[in-house]
Amino acid sequence: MEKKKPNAENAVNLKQKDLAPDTISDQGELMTTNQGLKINDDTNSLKAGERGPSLLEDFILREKITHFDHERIPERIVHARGSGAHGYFQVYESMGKYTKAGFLQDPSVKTPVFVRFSTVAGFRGSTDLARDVRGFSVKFYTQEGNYDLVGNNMPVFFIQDAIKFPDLIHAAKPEPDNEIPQAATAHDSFWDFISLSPESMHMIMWAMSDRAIPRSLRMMEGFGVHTFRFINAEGKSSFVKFHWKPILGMHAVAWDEALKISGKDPDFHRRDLHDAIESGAFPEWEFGVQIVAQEDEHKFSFDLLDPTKLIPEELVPVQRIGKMVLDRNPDNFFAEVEQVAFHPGHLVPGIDFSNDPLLQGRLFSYTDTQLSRLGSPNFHEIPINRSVNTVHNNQRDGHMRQQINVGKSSYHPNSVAGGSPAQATIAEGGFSSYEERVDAHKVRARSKSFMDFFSQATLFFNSQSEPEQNHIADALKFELGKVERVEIRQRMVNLLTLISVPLANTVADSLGLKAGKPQEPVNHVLGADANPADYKPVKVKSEIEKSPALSMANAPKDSIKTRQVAFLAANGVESTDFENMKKALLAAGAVVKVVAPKNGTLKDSAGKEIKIDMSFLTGTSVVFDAVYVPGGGKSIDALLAEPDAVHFINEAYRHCKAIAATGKGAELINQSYVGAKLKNGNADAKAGILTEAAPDAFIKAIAQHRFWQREKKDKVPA
Ligand code: HDD
Repeated sequence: MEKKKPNAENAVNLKQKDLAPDTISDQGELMTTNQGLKINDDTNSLKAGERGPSLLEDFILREKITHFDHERIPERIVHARGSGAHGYFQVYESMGKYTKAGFLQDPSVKTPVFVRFSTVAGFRGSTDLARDVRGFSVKFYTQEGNYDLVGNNMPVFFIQDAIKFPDLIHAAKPEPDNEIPQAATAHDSFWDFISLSPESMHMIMWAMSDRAIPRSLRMMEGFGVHTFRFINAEGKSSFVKFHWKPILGMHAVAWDEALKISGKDPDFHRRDLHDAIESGAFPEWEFGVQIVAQEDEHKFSFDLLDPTKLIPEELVPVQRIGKMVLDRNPDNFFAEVEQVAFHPGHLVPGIDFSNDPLLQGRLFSYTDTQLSRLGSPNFHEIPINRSVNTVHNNQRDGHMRQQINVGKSSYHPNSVAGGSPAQATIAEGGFSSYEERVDAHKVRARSKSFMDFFSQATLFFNSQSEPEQNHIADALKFELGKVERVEIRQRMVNLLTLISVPLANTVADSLGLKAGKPQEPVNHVLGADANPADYKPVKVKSEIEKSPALSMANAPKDSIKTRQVAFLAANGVESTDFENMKKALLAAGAVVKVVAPKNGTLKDSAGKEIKIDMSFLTGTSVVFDAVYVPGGGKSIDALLAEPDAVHFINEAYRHCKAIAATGKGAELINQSYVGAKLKNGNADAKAGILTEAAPDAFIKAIAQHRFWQREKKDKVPA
């Protein structure tokens, strides 16, 4: 294939064009076998007589059942549950000063991308709202080949060396004897491993924070985690950390809400991503980089190669260098989302690895896993994995080979094919690894510079708002409360004392234990013959005491785009209120859904018919961001007679959401638990409740996302 010159028009369509010949619609077609034979009867198998046995000869039956029997492939060993989308990436201005990567040079070029988000521990069919890390994988289909950034929604990791990954995952996955629990780390084996691995403490703070229960995949950050290298055209290297910053801000649900959503709509995140894209509200992230000059490698209190550490944004600001937009849903989940194969080792010139030992191990694992998951070294030929520039090399054959290579030569060097395919010079775009000088003994060891396990855990905890800190404590109480062995709980409490004594105390108290003074951790990063004195954990003083960038409370709260607002209504709902509020919310980009006692339609006070989106049976407060009760005497009487309507308000209150009413709508609020709060509560308890709501005020309240100050102060019956 001739190399196309990228420009904004053709580059955005390049992957779609590439997928088109493999995309097929059955609309209006006649049914055939896999051999193209038209099928006359797909309903009855071939039998010896109407009531007789089926015949082996029935190749149509055999083909259909055989294919069905082989429909499943092994799910991913981690990140099995995921959702994906197509889109594009555009750089704001050339990053040529730091990197020669082609897709980071020209602002007019739209590089196609495919993104897959995932949870880590659960099986393919598990709930989206599990407390878990979220995978954030981006495949850039660049003109220089595929570049995969296979990251997470948290900037650090549990372990420092890839050799511990199977242990971590075995501990986190359901326990091997009874395969319990599903998509949850709240069990003995996970916390056993964690409590013996103090290096995980920073990541544990993130995993117990609200980052682990995002409101939407569209409202979470992404991180490349490891330190990578940028290499410019002169061969100069800088260290780089990659970030994705969501345009819609960062938001989370409440834990109680997450538990309920898991039952009411286990596909909540997948549905949200799909619906947003279908409705044209394309999710967007800015691409950010933290760049550290080569000569500053050792300037920080932590080691850049240690994946349990982040670079605080206050030390090295995140430069926003481009934007990613997801604008198309996959046509076929299996062909695209299930078969996409990411690999941190899919690189382009201008980007290279660092010696982070976690990254180094990943570079082996990802191709290896595709071999058992997708079944063949030809997995790169599956349409979703194919690069937009044509592949030329001497690799041949194997299961399911698609490409038909012509000619006699499949080796290099050759003369029979005139030396083709030829190696590319660096000037022609040939990849050459960064020439790093390595002069060392071969050792099986951990660097001493990796031994500070607690400073950044403390930095993270201290940087959280009060509600966020409470949520971390509650998450630990829940998770460790599910642990049966007291010695594991106690080991965890001991480790928490090294992060924050008040945190350790409150968790210990809930578990019926005592925290006491900070304790020496058991450290398992050493081998059997190592000298423990060489591996003593240390606590290094961080450059800063707090990092405001780490708190979601400080993220922008200026938009209600795509937020789901429930309108509780029944026959006789006040027409003007309903229409005015709806118009204002839609204009601000929100989604309005009418929830009523039963499905079908209702008539407003002006006699106009309104479509009902959900009844209280299927429309539950936990899948909404805010609730509005328009007036109308008849409507309110019907809602007051509906226990689920009152529960809806109580639950929205418990989860700290904006609640609004106009006219007689206030009666529903007053007769719910919230009424007492409005009468006797303090300002915190009343925050976000608008009983005579002007649309502008309600919009402002929804943009706040949650009024966490209402939490804890009340024992809401919901
Ligand atoms: Fe991994 C999948 C992210 C460490 C081995 N990983 C996988 C996916 C994401 C990550 C997002 C899902 C890709 C997809 O959507 O298909 N993994 C990470 C991050 C890590 C990390 C951010 C640390 C910073 N992973 C890691 C280590 C190993 C693996 C240390 C092994 C030594 N990861 C795998 C894997 C998976 C995988 C077994 C399962 C499915 C796949 O690769 O394609 O190879």
